[in-house]
Amino acid sequence: MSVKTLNNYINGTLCEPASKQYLNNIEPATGQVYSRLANSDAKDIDHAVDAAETAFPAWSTLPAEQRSRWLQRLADAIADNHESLAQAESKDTGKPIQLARNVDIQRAVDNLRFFAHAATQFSSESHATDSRTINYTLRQALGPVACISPWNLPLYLLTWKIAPALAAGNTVVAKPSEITPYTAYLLAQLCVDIDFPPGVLNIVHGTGKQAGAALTSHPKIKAISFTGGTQTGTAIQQAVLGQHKKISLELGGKNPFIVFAACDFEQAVTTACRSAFSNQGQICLCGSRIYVEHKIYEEFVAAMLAKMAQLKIGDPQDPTVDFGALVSAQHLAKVQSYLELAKSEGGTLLTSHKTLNLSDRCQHGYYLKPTLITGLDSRCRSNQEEIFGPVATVQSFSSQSEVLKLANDSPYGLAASIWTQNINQAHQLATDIEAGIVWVNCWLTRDLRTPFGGMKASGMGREGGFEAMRFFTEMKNVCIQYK
Ligand code: TXE
Repeated sequence: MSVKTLNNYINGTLCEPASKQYLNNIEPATGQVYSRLANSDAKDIDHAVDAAETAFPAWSTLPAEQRSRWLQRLADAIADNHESLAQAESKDTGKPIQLARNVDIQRAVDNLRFFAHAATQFSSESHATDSRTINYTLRQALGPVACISPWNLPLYLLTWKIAPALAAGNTVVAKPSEITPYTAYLLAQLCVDIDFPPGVLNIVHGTGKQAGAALTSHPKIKAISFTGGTQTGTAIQQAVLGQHKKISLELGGKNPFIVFAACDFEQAVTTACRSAFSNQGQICLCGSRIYVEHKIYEEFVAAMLAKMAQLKIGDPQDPTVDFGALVSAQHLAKVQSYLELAKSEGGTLLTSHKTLNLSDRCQHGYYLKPTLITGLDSRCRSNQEEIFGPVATVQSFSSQSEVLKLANDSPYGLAASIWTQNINQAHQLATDIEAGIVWVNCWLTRDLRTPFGGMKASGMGREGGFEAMRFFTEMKNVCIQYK
């Protein structure tokens, strides 16, 4: 099997890294190296930022209608290559091909189309102060901006950042995760194919410590949009302290999934299972702390285990598989270490799969059975730290006030899902819960216009809709007095 080379995309051209050094890229389903990616450094970042700076005046002054058309063209190119991109995403991440098709690649198309429309809909405010004074507020593009994305939803989250940045008139240097660079490379190829304006979008591969750090601290970078781990987000904040850049951080979560006895039981169980184990539990929005009202606790755990038994684990290429491999050997080891920790903290591990029964091709892949943990105290590390794998804890509660306290007893505040037929209870909890996103009787139902992001250790700022357009622009108020 030939090993593919994933080069950078700078100033409209695919190019080698300055150092000519590459990193291995592994297929999680098999544990085999299948491609190598540019191991870029500060020289490549300089090159990309220069290209973005040069392209900025023309791109930022292009009529919004034309910027919109470019984003639509890119969306069309992704849509035309939907299947090959889905195959690539599944291979690179270990996620089931069905998920890559229906969620990842579809959402990449939707992101670009959504912000193509936003480019032509974005507006700003004016204030008529008195009869002879008017204020109006300009929202102007910033310049070259950095978009740094993680490995769990690679093309989906990359496009979620670059689309509003470009729509608002900025030029972009993107740094995809070094663990899953493949679809970003294919996107660069599509940019070349459609003659996307050179320098407007640049994609530089490499490690966070080398390429990522050089990008965020680059003096010409005006804003940083980052999704990834909380520790990395904090490190970026500290690294650019005093540089006066705009920063948006979408970080980890440890999201409560709260189930009252008065709920649609079947729907709640099905969704709890989906919420805990979709993408092998590697979504920042996954419900990883499940709280069930004591009256239905035993029944709920049994029903969840029965649902988990229906999950087909195996080769992500198999279209009937629901649950694939974890993203890397290191990440698998991290998640496994949390299972050991949970045991040492007094937890009981429950799973519906006795063996994994993997095909020969997958013998060396990074698989782990979906697992529920019961019997843990809410203060223990397993309940406080983000595990980011197919592992959820389950606890019982007796009252609304108790579950609110438990739900908020976390350093994180990204998302919450509440299951109840009592509308007052739903509104009361939605108001009091510390989370940027609250779903009632649903999970992961998304409207791209709504603000997306978390509070506390889950981040800073919001993505989505016009919030993203506002983040990627600088406000300037103009006050005019006339006679
Ligand atoms: O992410 P990192 P990792 C959580 C999850 C996971 C943990 C660590 O708990 O176990 O984070 O994952 C780039 N300057 N999430 O280590 O390192 C990096 O190259 C600039 C939650 O894989 O945060 C990549 O492109 N950039 C999450 C991106 O940051 C740096 C999704 C994210 O990598 C950098 C993924 C630096 N100093 C993990 N260091 C979510 N919120 O969805 C790294 N990067």
